[in-house]
Parts: sequence; structure tokens; C-alpha cells
Amino acid sequence: MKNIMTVLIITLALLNSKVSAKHYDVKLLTTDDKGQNMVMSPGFLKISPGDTVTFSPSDPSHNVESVSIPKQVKSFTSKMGQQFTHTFDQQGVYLYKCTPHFVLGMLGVIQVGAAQNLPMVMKDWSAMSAGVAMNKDRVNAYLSQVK
Ligand SMILES: [Cu+2]
Repeated sequence: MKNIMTVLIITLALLNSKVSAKHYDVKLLTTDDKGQNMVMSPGFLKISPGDTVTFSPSDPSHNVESVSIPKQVKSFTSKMGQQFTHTFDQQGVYLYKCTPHFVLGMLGVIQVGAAQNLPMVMKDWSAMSAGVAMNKDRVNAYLSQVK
């Protein structure tokens, strides 16, 4: 009887984690409705481990590529102009860019659960931000939302 209860509890817990996984959308925009150029919308997203994000480019010139991510996580790069869906299983802060528009500050930040790698992301960002010509403040504002 005890074993059956244990199996039941584990099954319910697993079902619950599947059901509670959420799905989010990020648009990769040449211009948003506020007149911002080369922008991820939303640029900062806080999600939970196991949640999924779909990145949708507004035109063929955009993609997403991981820039600074938790150590144990595999990097990702989407094909230009194509919708890309990614499940974020590992906790941490993910800084990512649009490959061709990095220099224009087209980056975004996704926080998945706890932000244990934030110091490394900040270090990476400060090292690479010299190569970004505009919208640096926007990226800083995203990073400042990580809590
Ligand atoms: Cu782009």
C-alpha cells in the first residue's frame, strides 16, 4: 500500500511539472511599436526551468545566438529568419544576441529560475560591450532586472 502511494505521489509530481511548464514568445523586431530599432520583444524575460520560448523574427535578417549562458549548458544558434523554439531546462541567466545585429545592440536576457551565473554574464557583457555601437543602455537595463 505504501509503495502504491509513493508511485502515485511521484506520478502526480511528474504530471504537475509537465502541466506547469509555460510557453513564452519573443519577437525579433527591426522596429517595435515604440520606435526602437533592432530589438528583442520582450528584451528581458523571467521564466522557470522547463519553460519554452519561441523566438519569431519579423524578417529574414534576424536570428538568436547564445552569448553568455550557464557553464553546463550547450550553446544555441538559430537559422536566419526562422522561427526557433527552445526549452530552458537549466537555471541561470542567458544573454543572447541576433548574430548580424549584435553591433546594434540587438541582445536579450532570459532569467531561468535562480541567477547563480549573473557575475559571469556581467563580466562577459562588459568585455564584449566595446563591440556594441548602440543600445548598450537597453542591455544594461535588461540585466538590471535580473533578481
Ligand atoms: Cu537582428
